[in-house]
Amino acid sequence: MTAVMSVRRADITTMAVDAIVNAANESLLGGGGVDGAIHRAAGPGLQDECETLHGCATGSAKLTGGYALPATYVIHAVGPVWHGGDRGEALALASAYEAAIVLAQEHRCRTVAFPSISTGIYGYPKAQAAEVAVRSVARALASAPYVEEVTFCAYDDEDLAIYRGILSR
Ligand code: AR6
Repeated sequence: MTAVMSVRRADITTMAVDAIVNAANESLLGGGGVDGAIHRAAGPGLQDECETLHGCATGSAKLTGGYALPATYVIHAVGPVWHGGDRGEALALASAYEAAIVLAQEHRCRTVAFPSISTGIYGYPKAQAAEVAVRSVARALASAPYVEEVTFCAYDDEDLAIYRGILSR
């Protein structure tokens, strides 16, 4: 079965999917942006579990429970900081998305939601990041038969329009 990719404008902390993806940092000890929102909504159990994980390299991902969130799991993926595009940012971003799909498959997640990793505090240009996101998720889904539905969660109208444009091609 071919997985479906779509975009929805939402606060990812409200999404009742098997796994939401967090745009985390290498410490996995929380931060601002979507990371802060996820930790606030999940409650302190999430932070306690994250402290047992000993961080996560850029381009990788680690999975925890969802605690008070409607999602069963949180997949903490670490995207790159944008330095202008010639420091391997696209490869690192693709790797973070692919690592998240690998974990979703391993944990039998049928439904997964992604924020636009690296495009807030880390400064990755939104349109370029969305191209990488859709391409890398599509590639990873070819080896993740359990994952049926991937939702790209747009937090603003700009991201909604960007993802709609890419997904309608
Ligand atoms: N739901 C969905 N998307 C959101 C939400 C939300 N509740 N809140 C923000 N976004 P960012 P990064 C969007 O800055 O650039 C943290 O401190 C936001 O509009 O959260 O990967 C981490 O700990 C943007 O499009 O993550 C790291 O230190 C996207 O989520 C650092 O920020 C990502 O923005 C990671 O920076």
